[in-house]
Amino acid sequence: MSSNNEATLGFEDFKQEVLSDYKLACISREASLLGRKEVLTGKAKFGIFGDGKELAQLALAKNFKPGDFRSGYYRDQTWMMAIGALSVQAYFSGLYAHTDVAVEPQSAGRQMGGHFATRNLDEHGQWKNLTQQKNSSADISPTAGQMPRLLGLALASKVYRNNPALHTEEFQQFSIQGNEVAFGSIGDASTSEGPFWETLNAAGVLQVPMVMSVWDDGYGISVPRELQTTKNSISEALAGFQRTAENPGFEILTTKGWDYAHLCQTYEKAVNLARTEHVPVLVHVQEVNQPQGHSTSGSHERYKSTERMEWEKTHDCIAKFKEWILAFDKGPTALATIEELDQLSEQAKEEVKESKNKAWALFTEDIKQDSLSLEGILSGLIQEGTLSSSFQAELDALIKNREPQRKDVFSLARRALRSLRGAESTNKTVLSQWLSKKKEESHDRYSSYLYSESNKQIGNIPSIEPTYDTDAPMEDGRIILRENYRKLLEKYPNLLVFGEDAGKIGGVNQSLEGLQETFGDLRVFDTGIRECTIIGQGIGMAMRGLRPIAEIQYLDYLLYAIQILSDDLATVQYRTKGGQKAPLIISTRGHRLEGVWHSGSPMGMIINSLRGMHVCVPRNMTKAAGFYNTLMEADEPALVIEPLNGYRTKEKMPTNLGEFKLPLGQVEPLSEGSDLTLVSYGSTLNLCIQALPVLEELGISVELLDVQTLLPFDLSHDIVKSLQKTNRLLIVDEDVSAGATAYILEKILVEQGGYYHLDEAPQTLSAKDHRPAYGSDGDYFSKPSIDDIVEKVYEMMSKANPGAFPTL
Ligand SMILES: Cc1ncc(C[n+]2csc(CCOP(=O)(O)OP(=O)(O)O)c2C)c(N)n1
Repeated sequence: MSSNNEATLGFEDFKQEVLSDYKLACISREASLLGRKEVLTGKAKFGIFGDGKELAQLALAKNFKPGDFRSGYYRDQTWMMAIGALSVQAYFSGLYAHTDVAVEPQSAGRQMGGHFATRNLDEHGQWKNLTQQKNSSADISPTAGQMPRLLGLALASKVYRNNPALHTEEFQQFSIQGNEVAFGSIGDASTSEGPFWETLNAAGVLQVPMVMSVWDDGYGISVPRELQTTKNSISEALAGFQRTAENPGFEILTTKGWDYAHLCQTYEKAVNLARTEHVPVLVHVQEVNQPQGHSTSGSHERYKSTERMEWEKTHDCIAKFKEWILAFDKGPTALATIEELDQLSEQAKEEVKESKNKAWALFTEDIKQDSLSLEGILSGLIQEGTLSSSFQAELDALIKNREPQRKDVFSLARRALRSLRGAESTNKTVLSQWLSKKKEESHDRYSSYLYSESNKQIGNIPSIEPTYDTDAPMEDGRIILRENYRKLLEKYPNLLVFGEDAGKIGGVNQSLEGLQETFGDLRVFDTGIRECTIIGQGIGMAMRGLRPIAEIQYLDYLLYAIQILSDDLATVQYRTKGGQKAPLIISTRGHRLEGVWHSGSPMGMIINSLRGMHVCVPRNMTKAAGFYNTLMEADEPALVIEPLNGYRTKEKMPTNLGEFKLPLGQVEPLSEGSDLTLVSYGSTLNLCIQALPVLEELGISVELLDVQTLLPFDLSHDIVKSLQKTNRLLIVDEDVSAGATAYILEKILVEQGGYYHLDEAPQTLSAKDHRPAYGSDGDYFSKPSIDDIVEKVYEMMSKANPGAFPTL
């Protein structure tokens, strides 16, 4: 132990540090104990606490510097408190779900207690100086879900250290030459999850400054470690990862959760190594316990033996810490007497109680204000006789309620307004206006920041059309993409492109051909086959001011990453109420190639799981390039699905590569027509284009619309304008039935009111419900073909006018 070694610090400072650690351990423990009570007495809904993990986190926090990042989980309250990123009051405000970001800065009440985050953006959504604060990326609940992002947070330091182009003023707010460490934490049982292994392997390969702690308390809820981990020990299971003189890998350290001195020594060693040499380190903290059990959902007596329960008591880390302090030295260098320690623990209890009470008062005050303003309005209505006096009792109960919920206030107001149907009164108008205003506030409280609300949101990026020379050459789609990437890599020094086969060979479709040679393997690089952590790598780097474009080789393999996209990336802005962002762009390609696992188009699944991201489905590579160019100017995460059959298709080469920017959420009409509106996107859109002349020959006039992006969808409601002319609608895609077509139908018929303009039932044409079969015939019989499109349109016309279009 040297950071708090009396020789290094001087005895008095050393003593103060130890005693302040002791007090903070007591504060954190008391917060856990009171937190549980708050849940059990009904003041908060659910509780999961960090009791038993205090000492290890205090030791870790000593080495956590400004600029560093945490990616952890719900047990880390002591760590957050120790780095000054969480007050006890804010901790309780989180538990109560206080929706004011000034009071509950972690998630403004959106995440359950114990889910931590720092505010890394200012109120305008712009980056703060992250090197001057201690950072925590926002937690998520799925076990091991914090791991993929951790990889990117750590890799960012390596990128910043090794790329001199980033040692400029512009990037100083993100990194001081890569000196920052990314700290991860996980419970022993969650190491069973795939993302843990994928992340550790990648970190070992990449040699990034990561300090990964496993808090090993022997259980995952009730399931013991021997049913979770090979050899019943994560450090033993990972022994092959240990670096040697010849072979880089991990430094693996073990320590015990109750041994203060050894914990301090271990973390000092671990973090120095990671910071100076960029070596990943695993710290296996053994013999940790859980004094209150897993969470408020149940008691641990159900699955822990009496011996285990007894052991947990004798090995409680705070009790052990106390023993250590008392035994330190009995002479003039004694640290504290038992009375002094008890006094600290009493002070801790008092302080926590006070903070908890303040948090509760603020939480209830906020809702009380709403109750009182409603009381004013409803009393007026009751007095004038417009509102039944039976509402008085409910109103009284609301005002008296010492544990009010906002929904009770709303529900009463809405029931009152419903009961006033048909009545005329100024007070009724006041009530109605009050409710509208409160609904707006509720939108801000519970539904804002699904997407960026900064000046860099996609809607604010001015669009620029591609320009062409009169004799513009025709080039393969992949060349257009490649040359556009070249311009982007020149323009944005913080842009990185990576993925499987993306580096040396420039992508399986050659759209990055030669770019690694030009820009180096720090900017354009290969990764292992690990889709989930390719995304995590991107999320973490994007959270640290880099602009990653993560390549997923084929759309079919996005499924390996869909969990982390959905749970982590798509929720970053929302779950922090605009406190963090990760403007990661994901580039993939799909819809149509060969067979069961190279032709998927699971667009319904994607758009339904990725609200909070944008999803672009360009029909060609000029369109794709235009979307990348827009997204690079914006600060939002997005997925761009290039059409697989477009790499070798000729397109006109624009002159303003890297500059033209296409708007998202705008439909492009490709033909004018009066009989039927045909809506499609991506690869099937190109089939629709080919079907047009055939339909024309059959005497059918079709208006073909390319939706171009599914999220957002037709923001100016252009499709309904087309329906006003044609009164007929057919949607074509190659997802399964009721996949993306169901979403598109809802948008057009319900949101845009398109049903009103239809003369007959809207139709969809999608792929078969099975995965597509192999070969050209497999494709023809599994997916919509040009023949299918022509015949479907004809069938609709024939139904409407059998005379002109006799049955085929
Ligand atoms: C993907 C996923 N599966 C299951 C759960 C439910 N769950 C929450 S915590 C937990 C146990 C975690 O145990 P461990 O990793 O040892 O951490 P501890 O809670 O003991 O600190 C489980 C199964 C979850 N949150 N996410």
